[in-house]
Amino acid sequence: MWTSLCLVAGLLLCVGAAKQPSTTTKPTKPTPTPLSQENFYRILFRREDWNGDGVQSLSEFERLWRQADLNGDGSVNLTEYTSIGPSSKVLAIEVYKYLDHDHNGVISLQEVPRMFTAFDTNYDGSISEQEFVREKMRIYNLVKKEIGPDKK
Ligand SMILES: [Ca+2]
Ligand SMILES: [Ca+2]
Ligand SMILES: [Ca+2]
Repeated sequence: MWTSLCLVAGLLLCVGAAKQPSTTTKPTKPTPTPLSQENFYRILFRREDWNGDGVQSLSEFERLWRQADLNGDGSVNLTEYTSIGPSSKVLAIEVYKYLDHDHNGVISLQEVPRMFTAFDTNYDGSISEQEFVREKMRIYNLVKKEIGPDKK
């Protein structure tokens, strides 16, 4: 009786001891935010790369904007932009203001090639993931500065 009890206790101790290292070796530091802004743009890039060739062409870029033009009037207004733009409304408004160069309140589809050129920093006629993320982050950081750190 005692021996079996001791055996059981010993086994439990063994199991406990065996379990110990695996729990302590697990990384205990808090995991970073599930989706960083940069990773968000990476995913966005892949989603907008319709033919999956790893770059965004002007036609793919234009396709997105034509899609965003929900009422088909040839331009993307702020309401339409928020359907494709940053998930944060405040951020979307600021980014939109930034993209609307002539500040007439709409982004016409004729302005899209100019926007494309801003992304295509090596002028090879296509936007790589790196170019896309870099420009998006540049705009994001610019706009973020405008909004201030306390607002989202
Ligand atoms: Ca593509
Ligand atoms: Ca429209
Ligand atoms: Ca390029």
